[in-house]
Amino acid sequence: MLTIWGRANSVNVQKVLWCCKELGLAYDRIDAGLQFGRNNEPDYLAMNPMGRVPTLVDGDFVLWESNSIIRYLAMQYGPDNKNDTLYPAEPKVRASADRWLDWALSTLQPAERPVFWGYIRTNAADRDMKQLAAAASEVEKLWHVVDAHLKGRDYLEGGTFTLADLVIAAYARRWFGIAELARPELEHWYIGITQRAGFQRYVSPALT
Ligand SMILES: N[C@@H](CCC(=O)N[C@@H](CS)C(=O)NCC(=O)O)C(=O)O
Repeated sequence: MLTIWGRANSVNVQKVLWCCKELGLAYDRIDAGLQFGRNNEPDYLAMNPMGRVPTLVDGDFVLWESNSIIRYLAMQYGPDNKNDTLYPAEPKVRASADRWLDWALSTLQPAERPVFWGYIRTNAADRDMKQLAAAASEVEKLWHVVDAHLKGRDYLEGGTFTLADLVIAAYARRWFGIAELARPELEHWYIGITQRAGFQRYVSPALT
């Protein structure tokens, strides 16, 4: 049995939960982070010295970093252990999917995090609207790049639903919880993804 540590309203935890659903994996989840605490206690830090969520425990194997966790799950538990759909084995398709995972953590999340926190986790009276509008306009530019890439495609890479779609859609849900769906290609792709059971169960719930 897998154990996933982390609160269910964390986008990085949501990716892992959704990935488990795509792969049909059972798991126990233990709340940790923010109001649940635990992530800075010694036993947690022994598993994950970053004190962040999620952390995956699979028997005696412990792994942190959400994108590394979903890659591991797809490789370890995907069909035939090769998973040629969720995490395609073909090197060019895999690398193309991987770049979105890397881009999400290196570029998209740092840009969207202040916007998410500003609108969702800050009281209206305490918001710096000028700063938030400037930050949101930077995030919008990033979504325009995704929109342009999606022209003529149903999925980000390889013609099937992959980890790239899973990760980018998890952030898209946060963005569209705040902003308008104003780009046709992005909207077409996103609406398709929202039909997936894992998205509906783990990512779609109200932003908190
Ligand atoms: N790059 C890491 C980021 C992990 C991270 O920053 N997680 C946030 C939640 S999204 C966290 O642990 N925040 C502190 C907390 O919840 O107490 C990953 O993708 O797993």
